[in-house]
Amino acid sequence: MTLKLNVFKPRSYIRIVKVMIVICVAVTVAYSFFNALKKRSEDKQKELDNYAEKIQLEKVKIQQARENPLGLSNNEGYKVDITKIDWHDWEFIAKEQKRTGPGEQGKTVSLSSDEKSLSQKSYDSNGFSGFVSDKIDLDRAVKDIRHPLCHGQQYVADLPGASIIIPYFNEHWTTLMRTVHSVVNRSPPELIVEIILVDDASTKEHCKEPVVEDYLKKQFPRVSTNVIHLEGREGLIGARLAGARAAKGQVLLFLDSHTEANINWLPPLLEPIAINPKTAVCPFIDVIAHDTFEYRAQDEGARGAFDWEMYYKRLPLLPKDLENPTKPFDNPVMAGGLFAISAAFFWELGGYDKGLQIWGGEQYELSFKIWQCGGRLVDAPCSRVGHVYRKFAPFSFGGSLGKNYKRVAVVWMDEYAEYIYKRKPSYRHIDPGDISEQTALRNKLQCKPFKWFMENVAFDLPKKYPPVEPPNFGDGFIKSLMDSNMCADATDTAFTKRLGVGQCSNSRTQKFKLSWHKDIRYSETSCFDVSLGGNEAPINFYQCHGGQGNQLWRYEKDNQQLRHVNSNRCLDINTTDKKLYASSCQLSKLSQKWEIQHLDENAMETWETV
Ligand SMILES: [Mn+2]
Repeated sequence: MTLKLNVFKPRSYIRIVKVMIVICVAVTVAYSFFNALKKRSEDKQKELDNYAEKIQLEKVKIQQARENPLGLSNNEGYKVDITKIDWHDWEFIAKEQKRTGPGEQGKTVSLSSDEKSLSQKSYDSNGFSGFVSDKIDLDRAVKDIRHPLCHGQQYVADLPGASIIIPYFNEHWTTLMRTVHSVVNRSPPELIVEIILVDDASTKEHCKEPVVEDYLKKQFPRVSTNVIHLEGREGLIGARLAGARAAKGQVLLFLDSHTEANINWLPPLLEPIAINPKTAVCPFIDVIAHDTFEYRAQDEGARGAFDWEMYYKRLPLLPKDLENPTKPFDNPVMAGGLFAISAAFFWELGGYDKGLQIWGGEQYELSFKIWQCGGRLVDAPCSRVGHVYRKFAPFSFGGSLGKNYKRVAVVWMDEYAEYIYKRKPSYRHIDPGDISEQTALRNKLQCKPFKWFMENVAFDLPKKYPPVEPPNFGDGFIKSLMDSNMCADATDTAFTKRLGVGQCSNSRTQKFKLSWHKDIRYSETSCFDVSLGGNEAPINFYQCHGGQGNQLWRYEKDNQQLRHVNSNRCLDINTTDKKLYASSCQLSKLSQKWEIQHLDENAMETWETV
């Protein structure tokens, strides 16, 4: 009896109300959650419907364009059908966007600590983590990081077919095969004449016959594949030539053996060649991280160049290149491994100089030849290919570099070769071997002088990489006037990269340069760099970039201060921890006054004009 009554006690009543409120709230939350989910799946469906609609429209357009080639134009003697179509395979693109799994969509692969040690082992033979690569599907999707305007770009319907040539030496299986998979997946099949793999006498079993052939035949029965196994090691140049000799396509397209072609990469490489067969075209090269295989942009484009020690360098895009971010722009020098060229033009140029050995300098030889002998080299921003940049080279390339550069310099660079000998005196005495075939070719094709190339194509190179380097403003020690036993010192910079002062000792760690780049250098690679604000900003070593900014310093002779120009602060000493820092300039502060061992008075006069 009492029990029954209890139910109606006011306390219980409140409890019931509370429970009901909780239920109400839960139902409301669940309902709106359900609604949101429903909306999301409806949106997704709408998106897919849009895709389907777009695909249908595009297919009809492509069909019409192929059946009825309109607008023939006569360009440099070649009949080119200038009807343009959208070459995107939207159906496949939509499918790829749904892929999930390790490394999919170009995302980072993270490893557990146990896996990390396994990964380390596969580093040694590759220079990248083969272990991480093995975790990723060979058909993985990568991020579409092209400029958004590339999505709407159309290319001529009548494109020439390409032979894709991929030389390899002991390449890791999954990186090699992912190269092939990405090419097949993301290229219109009718544009691939064949895929040629050239095995440069690899020693790893999976690189040999018939492992590679069997896999390719089974995996890609509808694609023409060809594997050439060279008898002895010929190097990259020899392997590319072997592939080119076997190629049947109108266009030769060279790739590295650890690359991934991005969405719609092929038409933008082929169109400039269709319009003018004397054009060679490079894609933008993206970075596939050697440890995580993350796919990311290197930058948004630059023009290839070199310094006078023949190191590959890059120049900024020109204002006119930036105006239209989808349009191919002139590129003085290709990076090397990834480019397309018409087979006819390649052989007209004699292919690569056969006297070049193994690796190195061939990108200069071909680039100079293309430009000087009436062709054009461009970068196509809407074509992107990822490349695994190794952490280190796991095998030796041999000592052919000097001789290769010498051949290129002697044959193509005319009086400019002298600048290289000035930097690399040993090159002057290297025997280039027989160059008669190359000079005969240059005469036959009536190629232009190197001066023409420098003045018309690489015209902004000398500003950044002057053939004759201006003198440095000073060098030697940087001694404090507050305490003449204290000199700027690079000894303890290994971990923090932070610079300090030490007892003046005339040691190598106290020799600096006030270089003509207007930075303060230590052994040509490390520069005084200030990246923080505030009144006690540390001075760190950072890779010299020669681009001023955080590394721009000016020595003010009269008041003996070293001014960090952009932040308008002066080099100073923290007397407690003996570290250098940048602080607001005060003429009375002795800790901001410095003596430079050798100051070049004449060079100092030219500061404003260099
Ligand atoms: Mn490579």
